[in-house]
Amino acid sequence: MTSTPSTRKALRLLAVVAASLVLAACTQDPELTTLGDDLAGPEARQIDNFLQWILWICYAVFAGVLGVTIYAWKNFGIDGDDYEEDDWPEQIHGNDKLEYAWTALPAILLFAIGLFTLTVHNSLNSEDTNPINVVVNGESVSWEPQVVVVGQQWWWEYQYHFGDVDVDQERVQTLPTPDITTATQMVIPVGQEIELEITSRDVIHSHWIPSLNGKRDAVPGRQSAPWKIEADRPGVYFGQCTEFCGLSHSRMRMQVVALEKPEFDAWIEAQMQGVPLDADTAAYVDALVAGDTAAPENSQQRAIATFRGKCASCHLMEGVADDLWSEESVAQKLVAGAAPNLTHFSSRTTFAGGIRNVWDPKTGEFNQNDLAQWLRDPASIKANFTELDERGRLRGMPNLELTTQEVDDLIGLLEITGPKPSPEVIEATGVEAPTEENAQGES
Ligand code: HEC
Ligand SMILES: [Cu+2]
Repeated sequence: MTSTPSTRKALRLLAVVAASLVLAACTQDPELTTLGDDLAGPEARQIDNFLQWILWICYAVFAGVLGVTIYAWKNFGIDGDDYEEDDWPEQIHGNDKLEYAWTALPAILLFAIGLFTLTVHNSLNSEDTNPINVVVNGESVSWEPQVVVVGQQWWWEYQYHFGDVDVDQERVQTLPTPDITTATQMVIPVGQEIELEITSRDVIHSHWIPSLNGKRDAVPGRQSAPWKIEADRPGVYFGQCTEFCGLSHSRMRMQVVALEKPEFDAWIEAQMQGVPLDADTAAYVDALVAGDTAAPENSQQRAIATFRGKCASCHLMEGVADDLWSEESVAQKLVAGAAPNLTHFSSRTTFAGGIRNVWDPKTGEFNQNDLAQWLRDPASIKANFTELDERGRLRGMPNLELTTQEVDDLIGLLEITGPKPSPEVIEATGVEAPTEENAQGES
């Protein structure tokens, strides 16, 4: 083969394509990857193995096609523009053997891939989690480890039901009140298969924690077929909604926090309590619940009064405003009919759909700045609709025109909701501080 300008051009193009493919794989520390050594659970590894296997078939097909092309080019190619009719190789038409071969070979390959796909899919869908013992309110109960995952515009809710509840029911709305409700962060024990029941309260979302398992759609009015995750080492595993679900779809992220069993047990115990208030403040709350008009004596009490007046119709905070919250009150205000449960807000490490830190990963301090910005102007952190739907309901957190004092008081209250997560979890979850450009507009 002589090196003509057109071959050199083709080779140069090939080099550019190859280099960009290699460089594209060089992202440091990719948080969302289905490939490679960082996978942390058997389900994810199963998908990875399967994918590698298909990739090798693709490489073989690619090499074969390229080989035949190069062979034809070298043996039958004609260089240059001015050639005679006689230069053409002999023209043939029809070849039974060849046609049978190129019909049968892809059919066999596709059939094999299809068969393996079904097998892997079937095993990912199997319903065979083992019950574990957890301590709930001082009593050891056997828990079929299931978490109900509810997507909504634009955050994920995770519900834990320890009683004898059939969570495979059709609609999340008919489930009893969960024992534990969290937002954006699912906490699980390591080395344990957890079954996820994935659904939605508004539009279709898709739940994806790539280092633990593949995607599963969250469809309103429907509970997903069983979907499992298991983490075989402690750590934080990131995820993202992967079904376009409206304005702030890209800000609908989540994490799985996998803890050793004793730490998981401690987490459950803490989550089962209300907000830890001192005796005076608890008495103040009791007075408000009873309908007395007690005057707040300090910042925390003022925060409680504000919370009860401005937040409690959407957010549940146990021990502070349970009496004012109801599913009906939220349904009147929000399209999805749910807002994050704030009872243990500061026991989590990210908020607003996982795009801001609750605790500063560098200093370990409560992230007052971002929270203040959120309370003053939520849309500046996460775009949301300013228009109400036809029934006057919102999507997302409204701007409540809070005063500086109200914001300061509320931050103080939110900080004590805890318990504060471990420094390792805070560091591992730390999301990058947004810059001017990505704080707004982009979605
Ligand atoms: C109309 C209902 C509504 C009211 C009233 C409301 N919120 Fe929210 N709030 C929401 C919704 C919805 C979200 C979730 C927004 C998102 O992540 O997209 C939210 C999110 C939050 C979060 C972040 C929670 C998390 O884990 O991501 C905090 C903190 C919060 N609200 C505090 C407050 C406080 C304090 C008040 C009262 C001053 C208040 N909210 C009033 C609907 C409401
Ligand atoms: Cu979504």
